[in-house]
Amino acid sequence: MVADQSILSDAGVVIVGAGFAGLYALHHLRRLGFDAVIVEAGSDVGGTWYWNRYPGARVDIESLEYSYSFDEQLQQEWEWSERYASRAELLRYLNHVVDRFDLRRSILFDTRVKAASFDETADRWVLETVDGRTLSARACVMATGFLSAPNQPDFPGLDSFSGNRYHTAFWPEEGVDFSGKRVGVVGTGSSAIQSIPLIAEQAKHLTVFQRTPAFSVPLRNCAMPTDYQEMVKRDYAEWRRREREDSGGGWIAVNFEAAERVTKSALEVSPAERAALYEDRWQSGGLAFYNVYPDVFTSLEANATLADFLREKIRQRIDDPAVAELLVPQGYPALGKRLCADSGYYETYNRSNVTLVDIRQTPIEFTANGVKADGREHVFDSVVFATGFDALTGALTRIDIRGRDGVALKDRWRDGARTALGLMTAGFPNLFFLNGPGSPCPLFQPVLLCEEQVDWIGDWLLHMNVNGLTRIEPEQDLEDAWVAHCTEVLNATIFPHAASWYVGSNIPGKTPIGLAYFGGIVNYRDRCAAVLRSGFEGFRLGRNGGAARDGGHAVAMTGN
Ligand code: NA7
Repeated sequence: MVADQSILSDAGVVIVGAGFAGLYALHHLRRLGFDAVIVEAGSDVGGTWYWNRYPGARVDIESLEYSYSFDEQLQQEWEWSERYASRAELLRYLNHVVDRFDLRRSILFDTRVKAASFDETADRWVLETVDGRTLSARACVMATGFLSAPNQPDFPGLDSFSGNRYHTAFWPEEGVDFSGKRVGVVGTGSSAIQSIPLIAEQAKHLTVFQRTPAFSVPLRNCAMPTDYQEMVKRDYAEWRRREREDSGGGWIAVNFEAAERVTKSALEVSPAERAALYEDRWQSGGLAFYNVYPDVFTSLEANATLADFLREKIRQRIDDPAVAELLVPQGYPALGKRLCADSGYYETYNRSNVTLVDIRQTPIEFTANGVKADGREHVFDSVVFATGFDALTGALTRIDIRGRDGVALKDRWRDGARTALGLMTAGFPNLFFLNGPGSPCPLFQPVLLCEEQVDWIGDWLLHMNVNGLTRIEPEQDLEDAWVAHCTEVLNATIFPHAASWYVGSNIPGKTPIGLAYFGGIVNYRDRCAAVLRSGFEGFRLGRNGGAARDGGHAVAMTGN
């Protein structure tokens, strides 16, 4: 159903994107009394889950965790059918949320934003859509996703390839039948690892082109155990509190059953104790490995104990030792790239119709019939690009966003993403980011993070309204300090030792500067919460073009 076109007029707040973040923003800002609308490129809600229709697409964070926490009744009434929700179930859940909170009437679907510019005389954002319509709003909230701008590398000869091409993040709605086909897959990250076992079951022959082997662990998905769901629901608030209270640099509870936080060093315990913990996480499955000894995130030596454990587990799953050695990741720390969680990925290479081609040394080239690699031509009917995303910044810089003095966001961020607290950027008043660059989203549960961020933004906007303010913008100093802090924290971790989307190295020319905050959710929350308490220290507030530096009157905090 398409919303009433009349919402394309003037709004209090325009939200771009109807994924998890945008939908909560709409609900929350509306309940604060704002006239808010969503503009969405897709024909339905879901964001990343709407577009990523590849076979096997499924969240690898537990369903009970990867869901909204803002409404206890919603948490209680929704019954997850699997421990890790499939894309289809996530879309059912989001549609339920949309109907339950009457959100659909304020969402304009099939409307892609092409440009957004700040009108300095009116203190409003003016958005332009691809089909030539405009919308103006006091504030603009970019809920455009951090893994939503597909990365399609410009392989030599690509245009000459006459077969079918697919990207995992932009999959045909009607699905693809690979029966009897010769299929190539480029990439071995999470999307490839989820889709490869299913494509291999269908295809006549599947060839996987691997540049960097991933660390992957069994997901151990299953029908949701009733007693597990009941246990969490009996005290959901306490489970959520634990999720939010993580003080380490690592991921949060990830797998409620592995939620007890480990505080020791990997190097202070005996090898037997270490092996027992790693084995426990292995049996638990999925991303439980984000809750191990915290120094695996900060010490290469501590990390090596985990990497060795995982390498051995990978070897055990592959019949041919030569293929196993190609699949075992070397030369970068475990968790340095986002951990993958699979359902039969490594075992797929034990099938007779699957070939792995190592392209570490020689990049691939396309021909009319297929791919040249490994000294020969591989002929394909179809090639699947599972080549990831221009993460964190891509969805923002692909829109022509212009702030004060017509400055383009993509120019301003050419040498790195510059934000204050991952929420705003200097020179772009009233523009907010959810799960964006400079935020802790790569290492925190993104649904909970967007809830917190929306609550802060709501409080700030409320403060502006109460005080008759029309403009909010971070000072340059605050932004500089945040970018420097992100860099300092990043350099104290193992993450710069791996080439990944966390640090932008999957996109030629991209820099890690300001991309993400690896300092942990608690530190992040403290700093964001301090903005209101301090009377907006580090922000410039104004009304209708004029300055109004005093922070106005305090308003009550809202939200969780
Ligand atoms: P990822 O994890 O970024 O994986 C992309 C894969 O594509 C990875 O194996 C890359 O190899 C490969 N790739 C990218 N560009 C090239 C080129 N030019 N040549 C060969 N191979 C290439 O993206 P996903 O979609 O799988 O997952 C993204 C996130 O979604 C994931 O982390 C979860 O959070 C959910 P590389 O490692 O760069 O050598």
